[in-house]
Amino acid sequence: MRILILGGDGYLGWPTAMHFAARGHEVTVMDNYLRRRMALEKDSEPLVPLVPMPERVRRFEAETGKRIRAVVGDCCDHEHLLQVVRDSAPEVIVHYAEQPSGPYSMSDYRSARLTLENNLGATFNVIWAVMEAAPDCHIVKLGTMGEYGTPNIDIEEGWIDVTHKGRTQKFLYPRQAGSLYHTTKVLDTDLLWFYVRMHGLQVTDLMQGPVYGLSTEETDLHEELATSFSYDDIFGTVVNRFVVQAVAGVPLTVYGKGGQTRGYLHIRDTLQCIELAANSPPGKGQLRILNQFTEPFSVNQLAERVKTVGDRMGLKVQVQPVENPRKEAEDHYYNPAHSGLLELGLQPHYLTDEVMASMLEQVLRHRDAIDRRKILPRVRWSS
Ligand code: USQ
Repeated sequence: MRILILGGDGYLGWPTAMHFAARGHEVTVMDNYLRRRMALEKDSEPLVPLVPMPERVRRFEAETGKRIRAVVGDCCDHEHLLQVVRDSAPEVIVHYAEQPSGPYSMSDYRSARLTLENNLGATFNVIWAVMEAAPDCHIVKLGTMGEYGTPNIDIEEGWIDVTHKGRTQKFLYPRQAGSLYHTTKVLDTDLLWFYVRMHGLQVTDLMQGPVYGLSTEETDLHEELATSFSYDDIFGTVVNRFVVQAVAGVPLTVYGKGGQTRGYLHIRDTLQCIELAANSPPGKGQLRILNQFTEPFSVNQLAERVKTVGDRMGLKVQVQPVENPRKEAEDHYYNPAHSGLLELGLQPHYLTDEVMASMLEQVLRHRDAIDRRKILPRVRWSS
């Protein structure tokens, strides 16, 4: 397949690009380094310093003999994106090109505005570039489980039948996001659904839960192929943060009561899910929504697991609940469906003690690089 990966320099974008290229697909990545710039601006650099994109691509070719074409560019620049789509003639576009952090989107006016403009602007331009230059292309878009929030009823995969006064219709499942970032993903879904209805696009919108892990088949080939592994309060997801905290000897920062439950997945399963979605397009005029996670955990359960495995490794892990900087339910019902990707063939990698131990071991190798000042929450949802 010819695949264009937007946001191909990020935590998930770069491993996705290598994954497809290693399997013989023709891969182009486009990225404007926004994520690297935001990390600098917020003092949130990843654990392992990243080499520039051209060097990553060269190293990948040296290790595998496979090429990745890299373009530096902003998806909010319509002309440039259109040109890249014309040049690469993609059969699949994987769209990761968004500001991905809830805390960043809640930190101040500028960051909120950037999140809104970047995320909506990029999605809008992707839709238009496809309509103008690649109308048969399948858009695989990264949404988030956070679009649904934590409702007191079961969460379905994207859609729900509503019966009202004796009549029934299928609608997008109600959405109630918990940060501005998550809200931009809700708006993305609405935009995509509008253009699917009006112009017959084919779209898979993947409602992904928080991802953990720093190792994929290709990142393990060479240290210069490492992905950006964040552990700070703004860009780090909770499992990755807890692993780093355990290694640094910082008590695990459970926010509030710790009953917050989400559906998690290993980074290797993100790659599998994207590949499964790409291999089975939904057909023109379809918006397919799949819930992308493998197992639910509460924050307390995660802390307990990190502690159990960390203690076994002699780390003496402590857990210290801190005041919750976010506005979210800390004790709630959570029962989301997630059969779609399993039906497509997903073989989950679960968060076993072995997986946890191997993450701890990998982070231990970079123990000296951990900056403890980046760990405690700096952003509050309300002042
Ligand atoms: N949490 C803690 N302690 C911490 C960090 C987080 O208790 O030190 C809690 C949060 O309050 C939240 C849960 O852990 O209840 C998950 O937080 P997170 O930071 O791992 O995830 P979130 O902010 O929701 O965002 C992440 C990614 C985002 C993706 C989303 C999937 O940054 O790009 O869309 O996970 S989901 O959470 O399902 O919406």
